[in-house]
Amino acid sequence: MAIYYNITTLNDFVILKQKDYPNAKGELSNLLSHIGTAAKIVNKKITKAGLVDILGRAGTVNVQGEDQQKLDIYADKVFTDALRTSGDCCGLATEENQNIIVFTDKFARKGKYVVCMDPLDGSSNLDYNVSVGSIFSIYRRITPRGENVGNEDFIQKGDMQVAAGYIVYGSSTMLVYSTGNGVYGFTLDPSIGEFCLSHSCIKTPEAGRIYSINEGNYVNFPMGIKKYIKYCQEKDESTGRPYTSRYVGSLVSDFHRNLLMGGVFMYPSNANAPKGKLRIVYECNPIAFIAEHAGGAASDGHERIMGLTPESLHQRSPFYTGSKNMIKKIEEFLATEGY
Ligand code: AHM
Ligand code: MG
Repeated sequence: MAIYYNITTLNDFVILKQKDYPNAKGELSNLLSHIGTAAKIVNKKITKAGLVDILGRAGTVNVQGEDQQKLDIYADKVFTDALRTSGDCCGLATEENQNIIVFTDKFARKGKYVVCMDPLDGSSNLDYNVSVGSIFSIYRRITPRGENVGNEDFIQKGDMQVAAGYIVYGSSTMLVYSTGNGVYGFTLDPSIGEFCLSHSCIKTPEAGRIYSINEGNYVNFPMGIKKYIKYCQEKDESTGRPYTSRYVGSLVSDFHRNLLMGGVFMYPSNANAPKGKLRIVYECNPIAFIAEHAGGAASDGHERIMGLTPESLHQRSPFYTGSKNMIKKIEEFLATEGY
């Protein structure tokens, strides 16, 4: 018999998965489905970027003093509105806002979850048609339902994440997420406007061969990382070295490639940025969640990223994530050669 329908959409999938949890009321599924819809809206804008007035700087800077792109602001607004109207999210923290956004309307204030997001990561690549992404992380609120949420709801340990994921706006657009029970990837089929299951139960290779780092910062790297880079470049048949170097400069794209192929992404501390560049709450933790649930690892060079308790919303950390063997080696180099 001919088959006329053999797709599993993101929305079908989250509802199917919900059946694994008999007590679930569908709040997380609803939230994920709102994130998926917002991602489609952002994707639409990105694909038209050269044709509509959305490229370039907005003329404003964000809390970290970085230039905001028009698309940074657009994506921030789309995700904010989508989460507010979901009714299941009571507050949001993003890279673009110094303070948390507290949703105070009738349904949202009772929402069970808070979300932390980088609405458009890698946006300095945007004007040049290079892949960018969105990153999200979902926590259960700590403050009682019905009260306004506070900072403590957002600066929880990464281990407390209920779900996390990212969207990569690349040669195709993909949404990858996990609720802690497998990592799943959905490719956007533009002809029907749906994210369709394309990567079931993603596992990252334990032994990777790609290293991704902005080597332009080499002189300022810790000695352990300088030596690790040289180690990656040495010839050694038993470990498959020299490894291959790939660096897009968009965390989501670099991580996604390495997740599928096996490799490591590194953003160390350096003399100009003693705590590195990437933010724990909405960049490192969600990526770490995906990495670990796919069988990989994520570290600040000493310890697991998700074991850290952030003290502030925009706190940075050195970040190393990817295949387990590579993270272990990096930690060894940092411990013996200098952090
Ligand atoms: P952004 O959130 O302002 O876009 O910055 C984060 C990005 C990451 O996507 C990427 O890994 C990193 O910054 C690249 O930084 P650099 O240009 O220093 O290599
Ligand atoms: Mg970012």
